Amino acid sequence: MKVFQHVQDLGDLSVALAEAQEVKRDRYQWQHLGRNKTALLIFFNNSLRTRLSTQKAAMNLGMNVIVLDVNQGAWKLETERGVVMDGDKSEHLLEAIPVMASYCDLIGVRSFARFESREDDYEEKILNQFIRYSGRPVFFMESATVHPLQAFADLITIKEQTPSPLPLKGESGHLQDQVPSQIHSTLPLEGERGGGLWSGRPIKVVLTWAPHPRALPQAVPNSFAEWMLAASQQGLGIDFVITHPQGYELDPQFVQGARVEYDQMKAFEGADFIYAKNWSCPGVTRPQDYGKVLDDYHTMMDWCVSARQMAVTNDAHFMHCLPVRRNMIVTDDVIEGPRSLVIPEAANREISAQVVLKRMLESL
Ligand code: AN0
Ligand code: CP
Repeated sequence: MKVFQHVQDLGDLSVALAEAQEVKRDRYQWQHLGRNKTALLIFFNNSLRTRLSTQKAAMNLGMNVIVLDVNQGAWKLETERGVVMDGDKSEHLLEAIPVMASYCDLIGVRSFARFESREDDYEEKILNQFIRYSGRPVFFMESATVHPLQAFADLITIKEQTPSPLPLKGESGHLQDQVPSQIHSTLPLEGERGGGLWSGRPIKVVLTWAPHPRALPQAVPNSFAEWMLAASQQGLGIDFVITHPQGYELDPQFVQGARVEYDQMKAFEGADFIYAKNWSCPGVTRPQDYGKVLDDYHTMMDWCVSARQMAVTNDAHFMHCLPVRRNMIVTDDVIEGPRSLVIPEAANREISAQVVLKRMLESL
């Protein structure tokens, strides 16, 4: 694998999920693969999980790791070609990329949407320069439009929490009764049975917008939608629904074929998994508002996920990629409740990163 950006880069998802299961069984069995190989992790933005889990995954594979926080100690980088560099930027990305690449074998980059130009963000102007000028495999650690390591970890988490066959509504015996979610991340995935990964009825997964005081990128919901739709198309038995206020329509390249329900309560009915996330205006139906928070969040607090919405679900699990603002996105009781998966989800970031790095090492 030379680039990890989209779900297609991973190929067959049931194969990737089986590989994740194998990583979880013994994450240190490929130490020879990373011997004398170096991963460079470049951060233009803050991170807790991505930084730690990707570093841990690389170490599991026997790699050396260099982490660079561009904004803390490196020269400030110009990213536009043709500018007279008489401002505060001392170095150009076009020199910095090949220099950084000369010290490593794999490159991971985090560079969020800047919201200055929708075209630049959605063309992945920064990450594409890394792909073009580094000569190294590049994996996306949240770019302007995608966060694939997160979406893969989310899929692994959903798979782990889905018993096979799934109990139908009204039947007793949720998986939760058998395996507490807080320890589940340390357990192997369910074995495959029958033709698909899940037998019985499709599981209902709902992506819901939730309020936030600041403008956030669309990378997490874009990737989550892309991965859920691919899983559904590959016959993994997922019924995917998106709910958000008018104006927050996601880019068709990620949500083509998804069901959108503007009534949040209706969308939550019978759901098995609730995936909450805020995002700013994607500029699809309101191009002039790209990257903006459309309404004062005080008027949108109904969208904060609470016991009221969770009550109409099929005792759904709650998911969020973290970091999360409590009592904006989700109430304390829901995130702390027995159906919350936020910790196992974060733990699975190590697993998703390890599958990706392993595949890149194998194709060096
Ligand atoms: C980022 C975002 O919404 O994309 C990172 C999430 C993983 N969140 C914040 O900036 C708070
Ligand atoms: N979920 C996630 O990517 O978290 P960080 O921003 O802390 O890396």
